[in-house]
Amino acid sequence: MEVKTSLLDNMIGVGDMVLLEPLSEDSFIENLRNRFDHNEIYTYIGSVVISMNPYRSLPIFNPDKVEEYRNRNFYELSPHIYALADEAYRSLRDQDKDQCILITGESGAGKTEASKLVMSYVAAVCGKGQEVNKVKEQLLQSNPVLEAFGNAKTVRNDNSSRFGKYMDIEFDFKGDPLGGVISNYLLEKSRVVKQPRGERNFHVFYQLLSGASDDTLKKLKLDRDFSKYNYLSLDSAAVNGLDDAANFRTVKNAMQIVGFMEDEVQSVLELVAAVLKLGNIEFKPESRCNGTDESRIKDKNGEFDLLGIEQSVLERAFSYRTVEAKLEKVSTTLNVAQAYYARDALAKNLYSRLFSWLVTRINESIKVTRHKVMGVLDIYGFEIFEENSFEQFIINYCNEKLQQIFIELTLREEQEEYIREGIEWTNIEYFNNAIICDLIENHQSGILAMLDEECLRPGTVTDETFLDKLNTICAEHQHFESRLSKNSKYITDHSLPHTCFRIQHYAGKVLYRAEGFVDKNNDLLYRDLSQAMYKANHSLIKQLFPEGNPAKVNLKRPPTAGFQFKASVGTLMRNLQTKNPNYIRCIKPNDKKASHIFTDSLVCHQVRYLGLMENVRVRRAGYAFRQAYEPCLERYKMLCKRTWPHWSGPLFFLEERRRQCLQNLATLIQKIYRGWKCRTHFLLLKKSQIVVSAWYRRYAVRLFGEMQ
Ligand code: AOV
Ligand code: MG
Repeated sequence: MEVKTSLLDNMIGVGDMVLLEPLSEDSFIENLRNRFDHNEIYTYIGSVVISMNPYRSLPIFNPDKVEEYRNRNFYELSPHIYALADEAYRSLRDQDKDQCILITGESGAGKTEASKLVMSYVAAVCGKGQEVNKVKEQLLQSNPVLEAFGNAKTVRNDNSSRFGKYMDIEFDFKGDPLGGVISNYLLEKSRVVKQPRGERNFHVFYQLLSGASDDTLKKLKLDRDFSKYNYLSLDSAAVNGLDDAANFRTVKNAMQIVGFMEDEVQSVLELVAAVLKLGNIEFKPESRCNGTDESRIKDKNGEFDLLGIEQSVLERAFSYRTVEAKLEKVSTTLNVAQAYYARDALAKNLYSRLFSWLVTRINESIKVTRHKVMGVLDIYGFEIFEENSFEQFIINYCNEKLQQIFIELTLREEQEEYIREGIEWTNIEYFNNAIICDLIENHQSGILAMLDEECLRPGTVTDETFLDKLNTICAEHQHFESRLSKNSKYITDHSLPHTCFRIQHYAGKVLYRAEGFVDKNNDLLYRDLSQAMYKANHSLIKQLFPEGNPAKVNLKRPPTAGFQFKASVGTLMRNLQTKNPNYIRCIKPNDKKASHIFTDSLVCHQVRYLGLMENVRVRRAGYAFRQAYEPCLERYKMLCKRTWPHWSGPLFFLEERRRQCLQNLATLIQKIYRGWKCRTHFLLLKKSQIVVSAWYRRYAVRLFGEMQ
């Protein structure tokens, strides 16, 4: 029997790596390149979608394409992110299986764009009607708002996400969207006060200054000129292809659609302005009679009008620090350096709390009680900069965890399942990054635990004492480990610069500078500052600093940044594991943010660390599509009389018939498959399920519809 599928017709290269012959790393890369050169940016590995960043707009994302992919089987058309979105949406709607879309890849690989494509596809194909459309608009418009406040230009990506985002879209039983919930993960707030060379602060600052009307700027007492603001780096203020002014209008419009009141938008802009102005406050020393220097604000020309805080209150907060113990309060003066530190800490806190408030506020608009859920995860991608600090450490840790999920579900569990089912199986080796996750998060000897221990230890704690501790413990660990497996990921050698440590991550070696780790992990804001903020005559600021309320002085230490991050990532991972995963693996074709350039070595590196070759091998050798007997019978019993029993008679009779029908169904499927000259065993009947190899499944799709 000859079976034609459009997948095999008119295809550039091979659309599914599972079908690639012969399979080798070279042929894999060559296939990607060939397809990329012909604008085919998507390629499958079974149900996993590989997405190459084209760095230019392609005519493959439009309503016609949406219609083309709508309600079609996954393998029917050429590979597309829409096919994955459609498959996920249909299983959610028709089979009531909660879904999650896991998008991974390094910085600039195209994750955020992919997440938006998935969301817009789902929005286009699900329900219609006024209410539903409003919900869809709100969900989609949350993107520009969060990107304005949470994305920035980095050397790797002009629109780099500086926070992690997980969004649950919630649907009713018909598959119409009801709303959603967004969770955000640790914003890189250090960017507010300082940006590496060639990078910018968060988009919103530039958008506000470029896009707001003269009147608005006047009200906010702002100057249009970026160079007037210390917190805005000068060398890279304008970004090619980025229209800050137009984006400002988009963001304001989006805020309105999401449901922000006019006065809320105004408050938000006031806070953004306040951060800019904070950066312009300067200090000078004033000698005191006891010979010490105390900081004073240099130029008091009303920088603080907008915050609604009395000048004297703020000035005091920048000059003194009060340490409260159980019974007494001790006040010490701040010198100029400490005052600058306090100023920056305040700016970072103000901004990151504003960001979290925005997420909470958006959630208020879109939140509903859950029914069916599709989660879309878009985090900051793995990154290596010249200088890597606590933020990169956290970002890269998050990427390790996501890689771990992929490994667990597609490589480890899949292979274990074959063995459980009694299928003959030759093990496929892969690198398991669990060891790196452990190095970072082990609750006793992990780097985060050691950092916390150091932060909480009484006595003088510095980044050096932390590094010493790390070196001692990790070196011991390493020694112990090297006897066992020679597989340590904490690398110490003589080339290591002073105050640095190095980790061999799954995606590459990263050199971290320990400077700032203790401080960023502590993430403390002097109480005097929170209390000054709480006194502001501005309801949003007051709301953002609840701990400044003198009636609620809490002497307990807040959890560290690292601790909170680890806990929230842990919750996220557990949440993802309860859903049916769909993977998009994004690949960056070159380091120049350029279209039409495909750098083999760069792509090869990503293919390796993403574990894609192992992924294809498992898929090829395996039985990617399986179904337990019962639902399979339910789904296909109408095929013929022998598989469609009349359920009557005593119970044992019924059971017997069911078994008989199943057997008939299995034989039938086998017969049909055999007609197509099998290369290997493609269909097996095992303990609890019917399994079909990926290779043959696509032929079956035409006859059986989806196997899942
Ligand atoms: P990322 O999310 O993976 O990086 P983005 O999704 O922001 O990367 O993509 C980076 C840039 O690549 C975008 O701003 C677009 O210019 C371009 N791009 C990506 N995907 C497409 C596409 N499908 N079509 C056209 N252009 C695209 V980071 O957030 O840095 O990890 O932290
Ligand atoms: Mg992104």
